[in-house]
Amino acid sequence: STAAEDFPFYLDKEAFKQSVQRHLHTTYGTVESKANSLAWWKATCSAINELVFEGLTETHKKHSGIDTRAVHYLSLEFLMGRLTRNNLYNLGIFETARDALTELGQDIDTLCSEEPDMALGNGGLGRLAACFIDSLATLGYPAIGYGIHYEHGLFRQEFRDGHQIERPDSWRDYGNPWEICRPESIQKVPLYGYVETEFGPNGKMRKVWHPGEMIRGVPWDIPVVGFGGHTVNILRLWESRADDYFDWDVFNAGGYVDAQAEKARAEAISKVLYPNDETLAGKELRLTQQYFFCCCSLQDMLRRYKRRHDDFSHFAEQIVIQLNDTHPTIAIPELMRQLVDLEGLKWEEAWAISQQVFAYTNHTLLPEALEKWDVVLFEHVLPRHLEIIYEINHRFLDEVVAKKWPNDDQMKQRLSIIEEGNPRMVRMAYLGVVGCFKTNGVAYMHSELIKKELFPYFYELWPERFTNVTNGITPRRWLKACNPRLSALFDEAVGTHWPTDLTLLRQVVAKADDPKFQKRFMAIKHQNKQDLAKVILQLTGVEVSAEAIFDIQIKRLHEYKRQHLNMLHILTLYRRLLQDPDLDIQPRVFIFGAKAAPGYKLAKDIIFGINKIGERINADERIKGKIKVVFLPNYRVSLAEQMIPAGDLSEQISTAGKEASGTGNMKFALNGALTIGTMDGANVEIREEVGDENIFIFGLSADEVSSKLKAGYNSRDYYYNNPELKAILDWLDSDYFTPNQPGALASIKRSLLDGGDPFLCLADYESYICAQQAVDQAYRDKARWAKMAIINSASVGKFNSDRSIQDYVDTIWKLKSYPAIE
Ligand code: DL6
Repeated sequence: STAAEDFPFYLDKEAFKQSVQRHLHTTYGTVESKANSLAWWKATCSAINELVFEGLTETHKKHSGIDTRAVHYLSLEFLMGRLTRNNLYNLGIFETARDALTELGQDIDTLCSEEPDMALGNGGLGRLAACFIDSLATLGYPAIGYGIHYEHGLFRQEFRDGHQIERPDSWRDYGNPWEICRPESIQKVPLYGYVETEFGPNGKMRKVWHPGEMIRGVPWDIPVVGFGGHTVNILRLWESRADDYFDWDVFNAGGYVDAQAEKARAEAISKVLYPNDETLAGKELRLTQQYFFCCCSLQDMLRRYKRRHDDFSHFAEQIVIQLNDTHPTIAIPELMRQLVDLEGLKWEEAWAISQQVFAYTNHTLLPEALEKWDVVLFEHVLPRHLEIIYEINHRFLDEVVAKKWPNDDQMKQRLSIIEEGNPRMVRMAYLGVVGCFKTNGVAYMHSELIKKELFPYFYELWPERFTNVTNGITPRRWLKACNPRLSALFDEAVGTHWPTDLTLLRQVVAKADDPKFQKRFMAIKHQNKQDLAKVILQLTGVEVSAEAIFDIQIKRLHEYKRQHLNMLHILTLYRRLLQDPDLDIQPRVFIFGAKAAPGYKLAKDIIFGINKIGERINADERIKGKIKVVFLPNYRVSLAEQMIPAGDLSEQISTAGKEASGTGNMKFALNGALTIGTMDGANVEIREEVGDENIFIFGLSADEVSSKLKAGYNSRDYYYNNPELKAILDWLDSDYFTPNQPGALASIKRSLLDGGDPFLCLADYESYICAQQAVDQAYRDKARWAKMAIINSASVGKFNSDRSIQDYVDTIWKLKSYPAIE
């Protein structure tokens, strides 16, 4: 039940009020008359934490009491966003807190917006990890998330004359009320140095790593409150510190500055999140980050295990480790090192354990995202691990590959974890497949492509190791908390259990034709659009009408996601309107949100292009405001929460075969937006759920894309054969959108013509424009649109991240649920 009184830690309004006031006075040393919103927010968090910590303690007691199997989710990214509202909803006290605060003269929305986003991730992969730990706690599974306590999360984005400028993100400048430092669990991490072969007391040969440096890993725990408050798990994030950060010897010798330099170097490891998604960084610091958090996390697991066990015979029963992409695959040789070098296990024993413990999720097929490390760099940072990887590889090639394909050196070379060449490289994805008992993709189509295109020979070798788990999103954050109006309507329609059983919303399909229900549904959408219009005005100064179609594309900026295809549609409409200002089109607001990796020039040019085109269109009175274009700065989780409930049209227009899954597509559909999209990633499964007539599918299929590329795709054919397309592309060479800067947008055209248009924008252009016309037509018929929107919202229960987690549990993790508080 979601009736507030049924939650285990129910607090009534008076008690909550008193708690906030008490914390204001005794925790923050201020008084009502002096406290600003920040202080009120912090006092509110402290009041919430009284309940959270109680749940945490109970969960800890329960899970350690039964010594049960748990999943350890290793991820370089957790894109948590804000926690206040989420925690209140999950504890079942949002309304209580809101009313209590109102009586204290405080507005809960204002207080919640004091919280900086915890932006410890780039995009889909990090946000998925955040949804997953929410679901794990909601379902009562023993689980812990492990990651890095970055001092600076993903950069804050500003626009200067339309250009993206990156500013540091300081999410914990004024302290973070949710985190708890756990100095009692500090770990030491060796780095650099050299390896020697020594003989142990028993005369046996062993490898000894003499590290050149030791770093300390300090854990910070963020409680993860499951919906219903029955389980509170933790997310443990490691912060790097110098081992002995004030070196007195150096200091006494007058080397104070040197001692400080060492401290700075150690702290650099957790200083900043790499802002690239889908591109490998290839930098020493990045490898160090990966190793640092894996080493700390494994020591933490072993320490906990050893408290209750004298040997490792039960390790694989107790522990399963999910590697979120290749970033944490270094954990595989690290576990081998800890078991063999430190715990004295035989290689074979350790490998048998390791093989039962690790599972790997792949999140991308893009070759540039598949991590590889230069062997020389690797050896410099982690000399012992390189040896271990050589050993893993050697045994794999000799014992497995040679058995399946005898005398086939080419096959050995193909499958080797070490890529020969200059330089030689360690292929981390191969290490993942070899070292894990399962490898999964994140949507059905992606998992098929993994088998057929990414790892075909590994699949031939071990078909049973490959599986699919389609991604999901938590309906608590992505509907209940972010869209309270629609949530209330659903509560009324199907009862209050849908936040945990999203398939219940299917019942709403029966109401999709009901004019009264349609009216209420669309009135909510309209109110959400009005709210977003205010945000747009505030952020961009552009006034937009809630009567227009809100056409939204929010995601990282990348050529494969094709924000520039969307731009071509905008240019097409604009040009048509200039040719015929009376053209009958449905008014539209094109809304974007996206950060580009700071070093990704073309992505930044696309942002600039959209901003400049928007400026020109928004100011052009000839088109009578029929279209508007806005790019909201600093796209992040909390902004997505304001945008998604207001979307009419969700742009999911990646080149087929390139988007592993997408999760924004699920969030929009759940909130009643229609998708315009390609047959890519989870769009395919969304179409299956909502029906072909309730989605706008266009473009080449993944097979067609690959045949076209193989046959020699020439984007110029499309350019020369379509005069409208030619005209809008030529526009980009002029100074029409960039007065006094002719050609400032030319790089976009160049990439589509001279650059060969690697993501086939031009091939899909015509079909995209047709699909957009179908959108325009559908929107004219208000009842039809309402029906489609309702069906979308009601039909995507499959994409609940609880279902994803249950799939992981059933096919990979094999856990039992133990809600701490029944
Ligand atoms: O699985 C979560 C998410 C998918 O929904 C996206 O389709 C995919 O692009 C994203 N992948 C990454 C890869 N980053 N790296 N490496 O973010 O994962």
